[in-house]
Amino acid sequence: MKRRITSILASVALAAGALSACGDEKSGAEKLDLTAKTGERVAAGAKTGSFELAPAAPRSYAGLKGAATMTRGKSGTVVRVELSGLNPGTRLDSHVHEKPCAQAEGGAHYQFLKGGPEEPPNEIHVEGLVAGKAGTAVASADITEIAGPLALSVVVHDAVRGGKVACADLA
Ligand SMILES: [Cu+2]
Repeated sequence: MKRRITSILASVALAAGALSACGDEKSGAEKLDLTAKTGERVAAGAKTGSFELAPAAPRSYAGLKGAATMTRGKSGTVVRVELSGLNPGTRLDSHVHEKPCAQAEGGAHYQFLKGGPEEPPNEIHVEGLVAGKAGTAVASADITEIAGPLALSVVVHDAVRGGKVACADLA
């Protein structure tokens, strides 16, 4: 049985290899070709995750859906947040956080200099998320620094009450 599992894994690995040979970056090994402001090597390209509601999110957010995308390139980092299913007029704050959503709902804010100022440019904040009549809100942060590997999630907060509403893993 063990041998059989090994051969299945081997064929999965072969299939993944074939996909990356076709130029699908997501299925292949990450190419580390950028140096983050914090000194680590990171992969260029986009990472996207869907927002999942936080357990303590107010009921008014029950219809929230959306995604966060972080794109690293030579000229910096862009973080885009797209939300729908909001009550019109809802204002949200959003930041990049330093833990996966499964750990303390993303933990604390990602900081370039840990323990430094709790605001940009030491943190990545996505400002201006306000739901229009259709219940959608879109905003992005475009910064010249390259985010390090601990920029792992994006959390949206209720701008009035402050609590965590939803989290998206940048996987
Ligand atoms: Cu936050």
